[in-house]
Amino acid sequence: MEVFGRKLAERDFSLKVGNCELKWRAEKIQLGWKIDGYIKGKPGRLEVIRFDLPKKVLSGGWQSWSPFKVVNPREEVLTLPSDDWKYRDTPVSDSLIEKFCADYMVITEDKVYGFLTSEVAHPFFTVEDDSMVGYLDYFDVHFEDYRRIERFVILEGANLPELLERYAELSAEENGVFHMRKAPIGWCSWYHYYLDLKWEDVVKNLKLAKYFPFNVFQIDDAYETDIGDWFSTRDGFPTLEEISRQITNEGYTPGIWLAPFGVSESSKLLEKHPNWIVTENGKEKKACGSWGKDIYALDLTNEDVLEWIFQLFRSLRGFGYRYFKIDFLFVGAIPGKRRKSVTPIQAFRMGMETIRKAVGDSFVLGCGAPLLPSVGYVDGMRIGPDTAPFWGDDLPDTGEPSAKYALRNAITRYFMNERLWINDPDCLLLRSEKIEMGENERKIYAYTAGILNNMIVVSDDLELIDDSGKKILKDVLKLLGGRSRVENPISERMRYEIRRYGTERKEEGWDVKLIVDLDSKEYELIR
Ligand code: 7D0
Repeated sequence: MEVFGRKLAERDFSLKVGNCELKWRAEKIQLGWKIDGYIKGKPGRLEVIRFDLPKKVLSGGWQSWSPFKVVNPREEVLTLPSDDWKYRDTPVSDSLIEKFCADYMVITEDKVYGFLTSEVAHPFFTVEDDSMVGYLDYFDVHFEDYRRIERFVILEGANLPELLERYAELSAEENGVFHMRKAPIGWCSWYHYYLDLKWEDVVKNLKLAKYFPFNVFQIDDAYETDIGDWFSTRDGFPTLEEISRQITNEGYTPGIWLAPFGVSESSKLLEKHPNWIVTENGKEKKACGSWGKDIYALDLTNEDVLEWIFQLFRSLRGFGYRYFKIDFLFVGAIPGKRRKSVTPIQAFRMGMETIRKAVGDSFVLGCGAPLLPSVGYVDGMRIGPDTAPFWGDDLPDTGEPSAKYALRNAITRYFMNERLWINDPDCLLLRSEKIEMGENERKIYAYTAGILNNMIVVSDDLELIDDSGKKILKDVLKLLGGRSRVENPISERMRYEIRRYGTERKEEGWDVKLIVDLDSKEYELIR
C-alpha cells in the first residue's frame, strides 16, 4: 500500500507532485491511520492511495440513489451512465466512467478505506491493473494558496461493523456534526399518487392522518407547474401558503418537495434568467433528463442565483413549511463552467449553505444528493434509490425504483445513520390494495426501517391501509430506539442480520434481532 507514492509512516512529508506542492502527514489513530495535508497549484486528479486490488468490495456511487453493494471490482462496474443520467452515479469525467469507479469509500472484509470529507475535491476509487487507486479530483481549479486536502482514513483491527461505525463517526467529527435531530414520522404523497396527485387527494389524506401517528405531512413532486417555477401551483391546487396553512391547521408540520438546484428547459425561470445555468463549450449543459424534459443546473456560484435560492426558502419558511425534501441535488455538483472558478463540489456547498441559512432549524431531508459534501447541511438523507409498490426481484440492480434494492441500500449504508444524518430508507408502503407486494414484503420493509432506527415516512392513500397495515406501523414504532448494527454488511447473499443494542429494556447486549433475506423474502424477528 502506498499513500502519495510513499510508505505510511508517522511523519510529515513535503512533496512536489506535477506542478503542485503537497504537504501531508499520517497519524496513527484508534483502529488505523488518518491522512491530512495541504495542496497548492493545479492538482487535477491527485492520486492519494494505491493498494492491491481486493477480490470483493462493498462500495457505490456518490449520491443518495446510487446502489451500494458488494462487487468484484475486476469484473463489475458500479456506474451505468446514459444520456439522461450521465452524472447519476459519479461526477468523474467520461474517460473513467465506464470502468470500475466508486466514490468516497471502498470496504473490504476487514478494512475500510474512506475519505472523511468532500469540501473541495471529489474523492473516488478506480481500478488500474492489479491495484485499486484512490484519487481526489480537483477538476480544473488552480489554488494560489495552500488548501486543505480531503481527510482520509484506513481502518482495520476490529470487526467490520465496528470499523464502518468508526468511519462514520470520524467523518461526522471532521465535518462538525455532533448531534442528531429527532427523526420525524410522516406522510409523503409520492409513492401512491406520483404526478397524478390532486388537491382533493391531499385534503382527504389530511383528514385521515389523524388515525396515524404522524407529525409531518409532506407533499411531493406534482403541485408545481415546472421545475424551477416553485410558486406556480398546478390547476386545482391552492397557493403554497394556503397548502401550508391547511396542513398546519390539522396539527402537522408542513413538508414540501423541491428540486432547488434544477431548472427545466420549459420553465419560466429559465426564460427569465437564461444565463443562470452551468454551461459547457459556451452552451447550456444538460444535467439530467427527467419528466421527459432536459434539466439544467443552476450556477450556484452566481450571487443572483444564491439570492434567489435564499428568498425561495425564506418565503417557504414564511409560509410555515418546516420540513424540506430537497431533491435532485447532485445536479448542483456536475462538472461544467460556472461564474467563479471553484470546483463543482465547492459550488454545491455554496448552494447547501444558502438553503441551510434560509430555513433555520427546519428539518432538511437531502435526496439525490452527493453524500460527503452534504454532511452537516442535512438532518435526514435518502441513502438509496426509490422504493416502489413492488418488490422488484427480476429487476437489475442499477438504481431503478424497487422495494428490494431501496431496502438493500438502507442495510448496506446503515452505519451512516445517526452519525452523519438520519437515514431515510424511503417510504413504507402499508396499503393492501393498488400494490404488488404481499403483507410479508410490506413487513420486511417496515421492520427493517424500524430496527435500523431510520426515518419512518408512509406513502399511501391512507384509505387503503387496513388494520393489518396499522398494526405493522405500530410494531415498527416499538422497534425504534437504541443503536442498531448490521452484523454482516458485506455478505454476498442478500441475507442480513440486524441487531438492536442498548435500549432501556436492555442496556447491555442486543434485545431485538431481525434476520432478513431480500432474495427469498423470508424474515425472522427475535426478541
Ligand atoms: C430517482 C431516480 F433514480 C431518478 C429520478 F428521476 C427520480 C428519482 O427519485 C426522486 C423523484 C421521483 C421523485 C419525485 O419526482 C420522488 O420525490 C423520489 O422520492 C425521489 O427520490
